[in-house]
Amino acid sequence: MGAKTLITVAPTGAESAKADVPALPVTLEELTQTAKECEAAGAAVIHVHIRDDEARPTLDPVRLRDTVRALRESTGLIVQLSTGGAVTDSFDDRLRVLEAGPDGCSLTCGTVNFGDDVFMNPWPFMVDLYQRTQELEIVPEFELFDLGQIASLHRLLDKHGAPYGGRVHCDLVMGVPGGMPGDAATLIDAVRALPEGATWSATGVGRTSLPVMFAALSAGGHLRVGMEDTLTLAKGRPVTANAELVERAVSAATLAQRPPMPTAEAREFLGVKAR
Ligand code: KMH
Ligand code: ZN
Repeated sequence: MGAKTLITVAPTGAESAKADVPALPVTLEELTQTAKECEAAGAAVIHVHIRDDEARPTLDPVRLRDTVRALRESTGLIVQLSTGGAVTDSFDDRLRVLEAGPDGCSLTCGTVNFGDDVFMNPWPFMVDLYQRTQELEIVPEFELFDLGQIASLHRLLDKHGAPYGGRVHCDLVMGVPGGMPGDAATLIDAVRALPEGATWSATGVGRTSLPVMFAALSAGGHLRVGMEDTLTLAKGRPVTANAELVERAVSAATLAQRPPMPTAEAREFLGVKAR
């Protein structure tokens, strides 16, 4: 069990509309402000989805590059770009995300039903994306929405070697309608199936966020929180800023005697390249 807790914030996502969730950071200014607040609260990694001028999800290469630069200038956070994007994004656009030069990126290990949609991650796409992370020296975080995806992760590592940085770090994304449920028993099953030596975070979507957070802390895992996954603190209490979710994670981790991991330590922990 690690002595510290790596806290990742996923502030925006691709699914919620600004019109429905006014506190969602969608402009570069809102995103950098959120990032600063979350870093001050104890986050070490930011998982980034960006929006266009109409607040719709986009993978525009210029905006992505500007976003990476702005986050680096205004924070010390590890910048992890989403390669999942929105369910409507093309594979080519998703591969091109890496050209923005982030520290890390998400890499989902299989196709999964995603509410009424399908989040497509066929094997050839996973391999292309993985090999590009190796070439471009970007640390992948393996996003696992279902137990079968863990078998695909083993296959990826067996066939294509270790990730850039040499560490295998995963995020269990639990409670998505179509993926694995967000409960303690499933979390334990998933952790047992991970590759030997892998480190992991867990994320519980919606009302599974607290059960998953407590299960992850008690099983020695790390945490991802944020408005990509969770929009209410409790019934009838909407999140008004991502920092509230980071603060809640910091409180739980500190109570568990696993205080937040500082960013410098997180860079070492994840094997991120000095840029
Ligand atoms: N927005 C989802 C379709 C990722 O960021 O890599 C995919 C997602 C995973 O959020
Ligand atoms: Zn995401």
